[in-house]
Amino acid sequence: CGYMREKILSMLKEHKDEFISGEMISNKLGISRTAVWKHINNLREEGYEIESMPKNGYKLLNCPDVLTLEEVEEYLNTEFIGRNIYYFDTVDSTNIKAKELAMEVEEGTVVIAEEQTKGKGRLGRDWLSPKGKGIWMSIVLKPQLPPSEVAKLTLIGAAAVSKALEEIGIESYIKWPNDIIVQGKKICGILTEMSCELNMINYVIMGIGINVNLENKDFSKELVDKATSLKEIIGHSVDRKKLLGAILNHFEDLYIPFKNAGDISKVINISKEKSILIGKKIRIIQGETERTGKALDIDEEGRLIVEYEDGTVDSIFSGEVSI
Ligand code: BT5
Repeated sequence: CGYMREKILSMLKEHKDEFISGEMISNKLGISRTAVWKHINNLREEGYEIESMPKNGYKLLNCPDVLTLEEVEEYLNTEFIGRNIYYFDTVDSTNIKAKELAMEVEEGTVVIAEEQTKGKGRLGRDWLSPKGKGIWMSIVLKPQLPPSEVAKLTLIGAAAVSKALEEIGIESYIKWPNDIIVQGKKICGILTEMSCELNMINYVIMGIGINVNLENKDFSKELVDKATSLKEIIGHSVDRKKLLGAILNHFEDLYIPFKNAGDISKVINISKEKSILIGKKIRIIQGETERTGKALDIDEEGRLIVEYEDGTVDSIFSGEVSI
C-alpha cells in the first residue's frame, strides 16, 4: 500500500503541472482505477494539492511544506548525510530522539521534527521550536576519532549553515562556537552532544535549530530582542526544503575531509571569514569564571584565541562568549 502510494506520487511528480490519466496510472501499476483514486485522496489528505478532471486525469499542483525525505530528496546531492530521515510531527527534542536511535542507525541519519516540545539549548536552556516554522534537526555522526576532536564538529555545522544561508542570499555571522547571527540577532543555534568511551567516540548528535518562518509574535518578550528568523529578515516565507538540502550538502562537503583525514582547513577559513568575534571585546564564561578580553583569531584547531585584559593570550576550546 505504501509502495503504491510512493509510485503514484513519483509519477505525479515526474509530470508536475501536467495531467496524467488515471487509466495510465492504473495500467502501469496494475491496480484498479478506484484504487488509484483512493490513493489520490489520501495524498490530498496529507497536503498534496492535486487537481482532477474526469477526462484528463490528475495533476499535481503543490506539495506540502513538510521535511520528509520524500520532499527533501530532490535538493540533496549527498552520499550519506540526510539519506535516511526520521521525520516526526512532534517530539520532545530531536537530540533526545536521535540518541535513542543512534546505535542502530547509519551515520548521516537525520532526525527532524516539525515541532519540539522540549527543544534544548546548551546547559539545560530551552530552545523555542514552534510547529512547521523552523528546521529542528539532529544529525547522527560516527567519526572514528578521539573525543577531543568533537568540538570541531560544531564548527563544521556552523560553517555549513552559514554557507547555505549565503546560497539563498543571506549574509550571516558565526558567533564562535555555536551560534549564527543575522543582522545582530540569533537565527540558529547548535547543540553537539556525544557518547564516548575513553578514547573513542560512539556517536555524536549534532542538533541544529534554525528559525526559518517564525514571526515576531512567535518569540517571547525576552527573545524578540535577541532572536530573529529568515522570514523577518527577508519579508516573506523561505522554502525550508531547499534550505535544508543546502545545509546537508554543505555539511557533508565539509565533514568528509574531517572524518577521513582530520582536515578542517576549509571550515576554519569559513569560521574566520564569518566570525563576529574576531577583533571585538568579549566576555568569556567558562563554568564559574567570567573574564573579559579581546578575540584575536581562530587557530587551525578551531580554538578561539583570546587576549585577556592583563595581556596574557590563551586559546580556548569551548565556552560561552558574549560581545
Ligand atoms: C543553542 O544553545 O543555541 C543550541 C540550540 C540547539 C537547538 C537544536 S533544535 C534541534 C536540536 N534538538 C534540540 O533539542 N536542540 C537542538 P544556547 O547557546 O544555550 O542558546 C540557548 C538560548 O538561546 C536560550 O536560553 C534562549 O535565550 C535563546 N533561544 C531559545 N530559543 C531560541 C530560538 N528559537 N532562536 C533564537 N534564540 C533562542
